[in-house]
Amino acid sequence: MSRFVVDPDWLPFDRDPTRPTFRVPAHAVDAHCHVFGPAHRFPFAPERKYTPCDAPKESLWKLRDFLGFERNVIVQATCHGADNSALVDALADADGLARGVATVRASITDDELRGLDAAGVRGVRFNFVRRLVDALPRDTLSGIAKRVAALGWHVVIYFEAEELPEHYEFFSTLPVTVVVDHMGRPDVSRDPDGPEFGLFLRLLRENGNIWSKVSCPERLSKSGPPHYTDVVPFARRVVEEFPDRVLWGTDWPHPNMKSHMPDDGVLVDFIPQIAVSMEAQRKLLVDNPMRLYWPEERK
Ligand code: 0GY
Repeated sequence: MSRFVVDPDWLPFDRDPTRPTFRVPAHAVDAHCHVFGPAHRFPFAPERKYTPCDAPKESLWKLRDFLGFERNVIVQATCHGADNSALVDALADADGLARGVATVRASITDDELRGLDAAGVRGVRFNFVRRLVDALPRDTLSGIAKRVAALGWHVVIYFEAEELPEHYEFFSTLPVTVVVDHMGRPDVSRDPDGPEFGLFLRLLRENGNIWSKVSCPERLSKSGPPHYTDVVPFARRVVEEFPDRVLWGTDWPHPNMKSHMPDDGVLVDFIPQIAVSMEAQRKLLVDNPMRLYWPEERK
């Protein structure tokens, strides 16, 4: 039994998703998902901003197989703070079919970083979303970025669109590949040709090392499921302009969703709306994630 009490408004993940109509290409990678706990083995961090239900690795593997994916990239969730044990445990169980993105503090030793690398971690996440974390100072983040660059890792950044102006210069200076979560969380009620999303597109145009996940229609959409129509022009624009720098992920188990809990099969069916050709789909789901996470065995 866990001593943690799940947040009263927590929406649990859907244990019975629809089988998607869209068939993902062979060797597809779900490049953004999480594991939570189980809390009795991997306690949540004292500094966490939410307490989720358990979402263990076994459930993730089951979903991966059901949706037709081959591999996962597991992103350390903020509810586990900088204790990457649940992530490392999942990677150890994945038979080489999962890679990780960790959260680290400046105090992490080089030996610990090498240990994470051996476990399959290939990146660190810098989170600027205030409801999720107390962000670290920029010089600390720069120091971490330099250290992980030596391992060939990349940096994942999570921020909301209104925060981009204040971070734009900083993001442009990061000395590694940078992957933006969920297209920088645009307000999709605005014009995709307007200044807010324009600044995000400019960030990618001016910095050839910056990639984007075109994930999370369920989080961004105001029109809602099943088609998440209002997100399509944003995600499709990014896929079409930067076909070699986009990734896609389910975001299972969908932390902090309040409007609804998405059906992961429906999310997979969103993919052909934003990556229209088979070539774009293959780049998004196979070539790009393989290049970033499994460069040693590119398909
Ligand atoms: C996401 C989004 C969220 C949460 C986290 O690590 C996390 O806690 O990433 C969110 O609440 O927006 O990408 O899963």
